[in-house]
Amino acid sequence: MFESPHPPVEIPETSVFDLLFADLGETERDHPALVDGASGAVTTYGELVDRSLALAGALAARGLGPGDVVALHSPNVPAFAIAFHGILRSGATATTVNAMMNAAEIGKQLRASGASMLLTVSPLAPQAIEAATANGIAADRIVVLDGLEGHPSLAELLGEARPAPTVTIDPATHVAVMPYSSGTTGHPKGVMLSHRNLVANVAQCVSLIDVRADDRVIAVLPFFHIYGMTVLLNIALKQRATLVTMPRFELTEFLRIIQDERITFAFIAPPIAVALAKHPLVDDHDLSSLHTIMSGAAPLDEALGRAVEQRLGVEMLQGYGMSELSPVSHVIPRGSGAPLRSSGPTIPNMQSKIVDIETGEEIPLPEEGVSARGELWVRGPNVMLRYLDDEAATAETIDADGFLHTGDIAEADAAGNIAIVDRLKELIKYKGYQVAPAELEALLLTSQDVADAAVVGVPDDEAGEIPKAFVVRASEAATAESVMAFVAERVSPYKRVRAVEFIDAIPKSSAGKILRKDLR
Ligand code: 4UV
Repeated sequence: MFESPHPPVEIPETSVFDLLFADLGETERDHPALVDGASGAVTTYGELVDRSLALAGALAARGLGPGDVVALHSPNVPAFAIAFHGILRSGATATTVNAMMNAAEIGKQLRASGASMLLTVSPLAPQAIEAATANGIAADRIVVLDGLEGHPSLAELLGEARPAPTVTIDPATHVAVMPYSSGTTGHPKGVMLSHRNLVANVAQCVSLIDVRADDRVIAVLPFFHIYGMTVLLNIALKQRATLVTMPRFELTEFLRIIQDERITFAFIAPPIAVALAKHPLVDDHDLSSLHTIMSGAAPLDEALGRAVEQRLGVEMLQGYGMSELSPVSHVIPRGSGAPLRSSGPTIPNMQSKIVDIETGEEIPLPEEGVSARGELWVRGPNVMLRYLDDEAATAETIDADGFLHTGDIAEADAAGNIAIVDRLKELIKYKGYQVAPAELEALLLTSQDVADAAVVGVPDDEAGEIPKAFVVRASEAATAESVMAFVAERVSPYKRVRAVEFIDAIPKSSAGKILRKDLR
């Protein structure tokens, strides 16, 4: 086991809202917190705090508070931040829903999380309303932030001007958010993150990532995913930086916003690094305001990262995290020069272990060079409480000593920098988004053309990985196209099966587990 090389930091005993905003100074109130990238509309820190408090009051007036789950289903718009912090301030738990999901997928999360209210936006309203209605959520509990006939809007809720409720939050046990993650195996599960988990991760990372009040940060990574939630919504706001929101990634608009809004700091996933290193459009824009880019959510190729640094004249950083870790456990500190093939050393207040997957023996840090490979285990105050309603998965993931088994294969250098080199778990990462093979396999088995199926990730230059299905045919009529179309009609676009191979039998262990390694 090795300790973080950083000195421990103090973790305030407080709620997320108070950590971020209790000390907001009078002069900070007029500072822009959020800029809508498309329109340029500004929300100041004062407006963000006042509106979050008013939303908490409106939720409390509807009987929502501690113990209730409110679903937040929105792309990156400034209102997301008000909705998110309003929900947390009310004492309720926010379950964030991927904005690309279809009605069936949204419905599953609403059911599993026990959400009794849903906040969405008008472009996503059809699928949100279908899912919420099917789950017995009445129209007056389906808030359409930007307004839609028959539903409350954010402006209406804020217009009630109710005072925020007095709520007592025990940071250690009070569940702040519940994003969904499939973890090391199976279907997506609710990841129960306490206020303390989120507060800790901000405190652990804030000085390493080092976003400052004069930074203008492009918020293209989705706030509904844990990376955007902690690093953008919480760390950047804690630092009083300005977030410029983009509802979805589109290269031309991304470059235009960096240029026109004088963006200084960008958080990205590797597919955006590919575009920044290679795309000719980059040369048509003045990106000279940028000084730092951090990549995470999937492995960054070192040469690619260096190419971005050289082309744009920026410092490139890499971080590693998981929803279950709130999410950061490793990050290259800004200005440290740690090797970019790694995700840097363990953050403060955490311990890491690399464990031989054959023998279960711990692999020590090497004297020089890099260590042998093994599974990365981590422990610290940012490790989730548990999975919702899934004791077995929790017990498989967090051991008796409190170490979370990441399911990622890592190696370490002598300085304790960790490089993720492979994945032990089933998870597929398409452009940084989680795709759970078990979910696609269960779906494929509902097709009358499919007798058996297994899904694995295969490398892809643009997306990092794509889901590939191995299929045992039940009908001669099945073609790769028909199998892909069957899936595409039923899942959100990022989960689509993008390659199919027909085989005679799915290789399985004597216990019936799919031997994914053999398929890969
Ligand atoms: O649960 P999740 O979808 O979570 C994430 C979180 C990524 C973050 C968060 C904060 C950061 O500061 C940051 O840099 C990155 O993606 O998926 C977790 C899995 O994603 C893979 C790995 O398999 C995790 O178990 N993954 C995440 N980051 C990296 C990575 C990385 N730097 N290199 C390789 N794989």
